Amino acid sequence: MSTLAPEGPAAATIATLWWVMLIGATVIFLGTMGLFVAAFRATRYRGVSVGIWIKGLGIAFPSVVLLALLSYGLMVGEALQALPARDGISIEATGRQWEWRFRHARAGAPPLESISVMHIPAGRPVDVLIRSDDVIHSFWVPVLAGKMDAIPGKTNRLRLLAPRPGRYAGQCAEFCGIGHTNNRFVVVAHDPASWARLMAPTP
Ligand SMILES: [Cu+2]
Repeated sequence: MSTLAPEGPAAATIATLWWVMLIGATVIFLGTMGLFVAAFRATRYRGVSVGIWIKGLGIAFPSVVLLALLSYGLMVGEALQALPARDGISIEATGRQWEWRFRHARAGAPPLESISVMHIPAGRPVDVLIRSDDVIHSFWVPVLAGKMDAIPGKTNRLRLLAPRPGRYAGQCAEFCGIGHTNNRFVVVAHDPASWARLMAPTP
């Protein structure tokens, strides 16, 4: 379930954001520690005016860093919605205390319903329509995409893609009561033949 071992494009974008922030924060931390040490050897810095520290490092530096982070965050948010392009597959995911129910629409057959197991085709983008029957939950499959809240009376959409067939662990990511810890599910990504069998009308 590690977000640092991403499988899908959405999770990979989020993992890159995480690394950029970790490396950026480390550089700033080391710079701050450097100044901390320099403060004890202040005799060497007598010529620097106080205004440079306040305006430069107190106002300009954080403004530039925060603006850069905000712009990057907005770009990542857009990228998560845009990638990959829509393919027409929507699956309903409804959270409740304490299980996730999934509804997969099928052409010419009643929808396939399941509890705690969501089926998707591998290599194709899927829109998950996320709802809640009671309190706020959050749909999260760490290696495939970011979190999306399930809010009563509202439908939220999360686009994800599993590049290859396999099983991906999911977990409710919003505290929803005593059973929250065990409010887990599995996403099964099928190869084309297996997906076609699953979507075929039952004889
Ligand atoms: Cu929960």
